[in-house]
Amino acid sequence: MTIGWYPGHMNKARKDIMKLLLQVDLVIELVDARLPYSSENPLLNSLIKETARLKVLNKTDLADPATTKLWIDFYEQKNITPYALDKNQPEAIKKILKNARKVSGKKPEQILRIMIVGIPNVGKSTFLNILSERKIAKVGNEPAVTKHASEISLDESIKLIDTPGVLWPKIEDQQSAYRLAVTGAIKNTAIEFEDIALFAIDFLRRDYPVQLAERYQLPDVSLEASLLLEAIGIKRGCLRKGGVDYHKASETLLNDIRNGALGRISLEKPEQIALT
Ligand SMILES: Nc1nc2c(ncn2[C@@H]2O[C@H](COP(=O)(O)OP(=O)(O)OP(=O)(O)O)[C@@H](O)[C@H]2O)c(=O)[nH]1
Ligand SMILES: [Mg+2]
Repeated sequence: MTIGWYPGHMNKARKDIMKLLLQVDLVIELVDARLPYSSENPLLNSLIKETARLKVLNKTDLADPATTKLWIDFYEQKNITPYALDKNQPEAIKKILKNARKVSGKKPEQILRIMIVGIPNVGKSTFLNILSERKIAKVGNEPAVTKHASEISLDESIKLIDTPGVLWPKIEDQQSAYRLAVTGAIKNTAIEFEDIALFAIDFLRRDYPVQLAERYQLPDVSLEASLLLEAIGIKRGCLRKGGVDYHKASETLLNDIRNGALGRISLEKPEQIALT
C-alpha cells in the first residue's frame, strides 16, 4: 500500500512557513534521531537557503546511542554540527539559545526571531515549552497537534515561532514513508497498521533481533513476519473470536516501538542512506 498524508492544514502551513522565513533570523530544524534522513523535510531544505539554521537530532532518548553517534559524525563531515537532545535535557536545550544568537549574527540588543520547524510529532511544541519554561503550546502523542504557526515572546529580545509539522505532498521514497509511519509521524488513520507492523518486524528481526525476541518471548525470530505478528498477538492477548486480532497485535507492537518498550532503536544508519 502506498502511504501518503498531506492534509489541508499542512499545505497552508507550508505556505505560512515560506512567508515566515522572510521574517525570521534563524530556523531550528528538529529531526527525529531515530530516522534523521527520512525526518528531514526536502521541502524545507529547498526553502531554507539563506536563513541561518541549527539542526537538532531530537528524541535521542528513544534512539540507539551508537547510531546517533554515527549520525553526528555523518553531519560533521558535511560541516553541520547537530545537537543531540531530548526532552529530558532541558538545560542542554536552553543552551541552544546562546549559540542561536551567535549563528544568527544578531547583536545582543537586537530582537532575535527563531522559527522551529520539523515533521509532525517530532517534538517542536515540547521544545518550545522547554525553551520558554512554560506550558504554552499544546503537545500530544500524535501527529498534527499544532495546526497553526504561533509566536511567543521568550523575553524582550527573543521571539519563538512554533509551526505545524510538515510532510511533503508525495513521499517519493516509500521506505522512508514506512519508517515515518513506524515512529508515529503519519496519522494512524492514513496507514494500514498491519502493513506497518510487518515492515517493523522485518526490520527488527534484522537489526534488533534480541530486543524483539525478549520483549515478546519469541523463540525463533527467523520465522516469517506474519507468523511473528501472530505470536506477538497471542503473547499480548490480542485475540478475538476465531483467533488473533492482527490489527490489535499490530497496534500493540507499534505502540511499544514508539514508547521505547523494546529499548532504544534507530531505524536508519548513515551507511544505508548513502546506498539509496
Ligand atoms: N521520548 C520522547 N518523547 C518526546 C520528546 N519530545 C517530545 N516528545 C513527545 O512526542 C510527542 C509529540 O510532541 P509535540 O511537542 O506535540 O510534537 P510536535 O512536533 O509539536 O507535533 P505537531 O504539532 O503534531 O507537529 C509528545 O507525546 C511528546 O511528549 C523527546 O525528546 N523524547
Ligand atoms: Mg506541535
